[in-house]
Amino acid sequence: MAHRAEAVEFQMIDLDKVVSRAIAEFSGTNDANDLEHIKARYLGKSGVLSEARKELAKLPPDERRDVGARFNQAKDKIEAALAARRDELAADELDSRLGEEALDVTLPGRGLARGGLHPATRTLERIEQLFRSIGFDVADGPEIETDFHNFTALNQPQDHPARSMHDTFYLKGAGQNLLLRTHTSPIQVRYMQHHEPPFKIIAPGRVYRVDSDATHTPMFHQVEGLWIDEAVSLADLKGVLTDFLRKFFEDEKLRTRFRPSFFPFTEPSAEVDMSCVFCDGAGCRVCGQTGWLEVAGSGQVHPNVLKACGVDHEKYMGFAFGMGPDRLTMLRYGIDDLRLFYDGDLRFLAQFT
Ligand code: 2NL
Repeated sequence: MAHRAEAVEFQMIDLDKVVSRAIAEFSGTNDANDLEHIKARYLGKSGVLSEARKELAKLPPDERRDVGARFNQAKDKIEAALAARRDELAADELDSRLGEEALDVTLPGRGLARGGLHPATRTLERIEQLFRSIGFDVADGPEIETDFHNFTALNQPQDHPARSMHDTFYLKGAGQNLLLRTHTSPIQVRYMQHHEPPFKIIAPGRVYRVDSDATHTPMFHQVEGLWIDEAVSLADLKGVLTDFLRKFFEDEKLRTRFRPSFFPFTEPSAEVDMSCVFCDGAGCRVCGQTGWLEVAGSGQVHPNVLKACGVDHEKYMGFAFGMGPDRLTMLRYGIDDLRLFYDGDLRFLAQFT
């Protein structure tokens, strides 16, 4: 009797419904975390099944075994559905990650950017080519020079202002007055020491001076030229330089003028001006309304220089000139700040390749 009374109180939940609800909720989520929360609601310690199972105690033992078995079957079905759904979600997750991380092997490669020569190098090569075409050799020499080759041999005595520490980079502790050459003249000094005239050479290269603003950098380039023979005149000098400038700027009507000047290594000396390439001599902002641009210094080689370099100054004479190819590059391309050449910014430099 007692059994019957207890059996009446027992509220059997519909296990099939619970199972199908759990399966429906599992399929209803695409989120692995969510799935575990749903699982807890059905199979957890205080989940639907556990709570209902507590009611089993109210059943007589023989019924309890039966109903207990049905609980276990329900639990197994829910667990199987859960495992299947876990696998599905993991597979989906893998699929989408593979999709996102996919490597498109048909994309073009990054490639190597094409390099190019620096505008200063291009100008030097152009100058060398033009002078070679009229019979000049291209000479070279060290950038670290002796006091003798850079100053003394060029008729610049010990107390010359250009020797000042303010203008020249001296090498510390070098002992024998080593410095960074301030012009490429020492190349020509060395050439004269080792060659018998006649010769025609240019000496391009880097030079160094203590100087830095919009139109001066501590390192810049110079091209000097030297023509030594038994009879070389200032008319030859004018012809060579005018011809060079016309070819360099691709303007056959370009004019030059020579103004008296002074350099310790030449006598007489002259500044070389050319008609302004921007206004053709009419006057503009670049030439300061004069119609002329100063592009080189020049003169007849001083006998003291020939002597110091071991050239027979009774037999030979010649002319020399010096110019700044960086300034020629600026004029040729219309650039107004020299520092752009040395900042290394490819957006600027790539325009010249
Ligand atoms: C200038 C001035 C000049 C020279 C450079 C020279 C070299 C030797 C002998 C004699 Cl070995 N002269 N060089 C001569 C006159 C002017 O350059 O304003 N350069 C930018």
